[in-house]
Amino acid sequence: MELADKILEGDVQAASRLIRGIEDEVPSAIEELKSIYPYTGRAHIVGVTGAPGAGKSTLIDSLISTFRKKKMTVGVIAIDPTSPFTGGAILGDRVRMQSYGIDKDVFIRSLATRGWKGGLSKATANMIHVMDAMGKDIIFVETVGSGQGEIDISRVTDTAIVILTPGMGDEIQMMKAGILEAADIFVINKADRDGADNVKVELEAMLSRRPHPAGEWKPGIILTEAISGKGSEELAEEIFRNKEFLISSGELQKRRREKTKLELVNTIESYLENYIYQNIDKDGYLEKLVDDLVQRKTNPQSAALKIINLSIKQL
Ligand SMILES: Nc1nc2c(ncn2[C@@H]2O[C@H](COP(=O)(O)OP(=O)(O)O)[C@@H](O)[C@H]2O)c(=O)[nH]1
Ligand SMILES: [Mg+2]
Repeated sequence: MELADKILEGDVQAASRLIRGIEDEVPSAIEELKSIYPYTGRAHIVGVTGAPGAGKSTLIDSLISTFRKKKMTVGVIAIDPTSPFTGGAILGDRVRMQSYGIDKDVFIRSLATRGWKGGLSKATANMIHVMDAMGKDIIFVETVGSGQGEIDISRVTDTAIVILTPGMGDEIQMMKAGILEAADIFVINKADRDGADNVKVELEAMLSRRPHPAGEWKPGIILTEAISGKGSEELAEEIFRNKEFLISSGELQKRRREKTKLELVNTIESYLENYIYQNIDKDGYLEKLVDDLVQRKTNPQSAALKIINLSIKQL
């Protein structure tokens, strides 16, 4: 368990090694992952969602500076929406955030989307666990808006930030209600451009149409200029305010319980899926069932239950 011990001390190389091992599903890495789990659950996880080009990476970059000034340690997970086929990371993100490469209290990693929802949220959750065990106080997860096939950010984060930009007035109306409802904090970035106030007015109007029961969180709207860092301090304060609210209202515990449940179900699914491909498929049994299905000798429901029963006996 040497690797795990190093990770608990915040060792960047050990953490990188474990992350690679988890991605490649190396058995020893899975053991290390198990052994760090008791030391997780301490970091505050902040999701940053928005359209490509909204300024998510730039904003996180300026938040890193803000939180480092407060002597807090920071983790960043950038989920790459643009290169699903190469398995590579956005070069821009690497370059832009690289200035923190020498600061051992900032740990940044990219995660390529592999096009499979469950796989992505599992990989994200595991990467969060590693950074959490390293002792990072706050972990940012950057993703594009929850369109089809992308993970629902509120399922892996404590505080969800949605970034809008000037000129989005009409789009707000058309945005999926789910995105707006999941937001704990709205950011209107590129406030140096015309139209930021219009977006704010639109957003306020939309929020005021929503019922606000007493004692519930009312999402704040923060204007930022990520390139200059303007608004970053105010946003950091809003994140703290949300965190305090989540704790005092009991909402944090509730959300984390939900996340834990989801992670358990995801893990069950991935164990089953792995087992099916590695064992049942190898034996030719899967193909045999497919033959039966093609010939309509059985149906997907009965065939699936057959495989599940078989897997459970072996797992
Ligand atoms: N004018 C202006 N440009 C910005 C601001 N924030 C980010 N940008 C620019 O917007 C572009 C996209 O930013 P990026 O952070 O990569 O967006 P992401 O795709 O959401 O991560 C870059 O060229 C940034 O320099 C801002 O506050 N004002
Ligand atoms: Mg980005």
